[in-house]
Amino acid sequence: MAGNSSITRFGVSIPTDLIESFDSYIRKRQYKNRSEAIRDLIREKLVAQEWEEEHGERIVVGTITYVYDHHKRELVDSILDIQHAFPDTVIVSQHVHLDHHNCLEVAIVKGRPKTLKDLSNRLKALKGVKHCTLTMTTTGATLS
Ligand code: NI
Repeated sequence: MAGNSSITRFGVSIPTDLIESFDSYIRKRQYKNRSEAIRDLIREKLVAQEWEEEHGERIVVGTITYVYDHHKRELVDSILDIQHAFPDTVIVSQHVHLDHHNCLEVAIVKGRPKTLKDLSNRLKALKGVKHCTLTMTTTGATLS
């Protein structure tokens, strides 16, 4: 988070039914006020924009979460091979034995958006990987 940012207040004209829907949205999410909800929505859009610039040089952060069949031994080797092909991208990965059959791993990844998507797509394409999601976040350097 970039510190020392000053606060700007601004007025917004908005249709009544839209703000009623928004107030309902923020109540469900337990925001204390509209300002914090609006700040989060703006940050969400800015993070998405960082990720849309796939061929840019900007460095982003994310997590790749995948569930796979523990009994497919060759699959474990394939997952490790893929991780070793991206040594500068995978910061850390954590393994959880979900049950007798299934393993969950979460990899924290950092790099250009295209690299992170390539890595996630390669894991997802492996036979025996039952679910794989890439979650986008930001280094925080450009947001306050
Ligand atoms: Ni396991």
